[in-house]
Amino acid sequence: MELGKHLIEEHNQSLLNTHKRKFDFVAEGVSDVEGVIKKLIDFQIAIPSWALGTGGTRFGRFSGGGEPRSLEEKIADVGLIHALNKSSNSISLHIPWDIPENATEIKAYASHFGLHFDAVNSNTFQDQPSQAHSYKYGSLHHVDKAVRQQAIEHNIEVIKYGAELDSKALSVWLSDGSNFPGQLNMRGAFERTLDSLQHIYEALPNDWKVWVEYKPYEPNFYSTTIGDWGQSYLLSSKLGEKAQTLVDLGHHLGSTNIEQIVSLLLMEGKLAGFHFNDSKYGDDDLTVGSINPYQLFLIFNELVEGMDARGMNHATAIGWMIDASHNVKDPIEDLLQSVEAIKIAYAQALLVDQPALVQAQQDNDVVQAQEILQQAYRTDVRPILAEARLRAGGAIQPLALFRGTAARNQLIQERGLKAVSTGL
Ligand code: RM4
Ligand code: MN
Ligand code: MN
Repeated sequence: MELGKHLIEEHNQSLLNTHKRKFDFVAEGVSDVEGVIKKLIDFQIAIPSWALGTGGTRFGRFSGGGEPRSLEEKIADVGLIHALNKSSNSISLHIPWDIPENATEIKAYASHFGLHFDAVNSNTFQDQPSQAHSYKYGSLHHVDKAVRQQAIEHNIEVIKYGAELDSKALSVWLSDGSNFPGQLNMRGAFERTLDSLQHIYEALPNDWKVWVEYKPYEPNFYSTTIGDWGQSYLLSSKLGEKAQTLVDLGHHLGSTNIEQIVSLLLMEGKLAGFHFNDSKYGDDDLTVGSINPYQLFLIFNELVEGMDARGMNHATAIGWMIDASHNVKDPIEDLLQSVEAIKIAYAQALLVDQPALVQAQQDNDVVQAQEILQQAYRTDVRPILAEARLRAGGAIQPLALFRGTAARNQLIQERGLKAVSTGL
């Protein structure tokens, strides 16, 4: 389904006066509003191919209707999101959930929507019908060399698919771990993982990166072989320059100071990028900004300060991606909310008065430091985001327009009520 340009124009026209009033009000208090708008237009967030369907839990899956049935339909959904918000110009594929049969055609189809391909993700946490060895006891860390070899070859195959699509990174998340004390020699598991990753690393094209994701628990509940940022950092350091650590916001134990982790990885040039989501307890994969938007802002504050200190391009130096699962919301609506939440946090971080904050820190003026951060956080930047979208050709209110056009009903007509996407 494609959204006619005239629909966006009509929508924007009907909201223009109110929008201008709100924008002028907030713009007056921002010192370089044009600079902020420019950065917001450039800032794009990749959409994972597995997030376009209604996910499920281990207890059940309740389809929302009109889910994409093929890679092409997933691309069309991301195209719709991007037409509305002009902020999601790429898609990240999970292999083998989404195997591009004909890369040239798929690339052309994606570029018709103004999309390209972000990092490719391997999957050695599930068994596929065709594979010889099971991943029940792990993949890259497995005690059996034949299983490790199979997992290495899968990752190399994923790189091959990605290269055909002009992706530039392989994202690796392993479920490898142990469920019970004594099941595994932890040092041995780490060393075997490193050795396997070295083989994968050697297969990377010159301009590629490998992103090593960590997660503390689930599906294993006693140990996870790449369980935290220290373990990922150790691996990526030993592997070399092309290896970096990927931070999935949901992959931390409760009350972990994620902003501090991010700040130090950035300092070391080892921050690959993000899987954005939100959580109350663990890897909940909830809509970004739905539980703890202040933490997201604090993360972006470290990012903006750290990237500026290293002269990095905000839009391109780091991989920005959503990794969420939608059980009760319409996936497209959920993704629109997530992208908006990420850009709100980014815009607020851009508003932080950095010289004043440096001075407050120098003076040990703790009260003033908090005032400076919260002045930015409590600014309603939504009209600035809307202005950036308007200038880029998107909708002033993407979610309202998505609902207003009854797009989901059209998708249900096209694809059926019982359509089910591949993914989790
Ligand atoms: C994992 C992890 C990976 C994602 C899978 C589906 O928990 O977040 O990044 O690919 O889920
Ligand atoms: Mn993830
Ligand atoms: Mn996860």
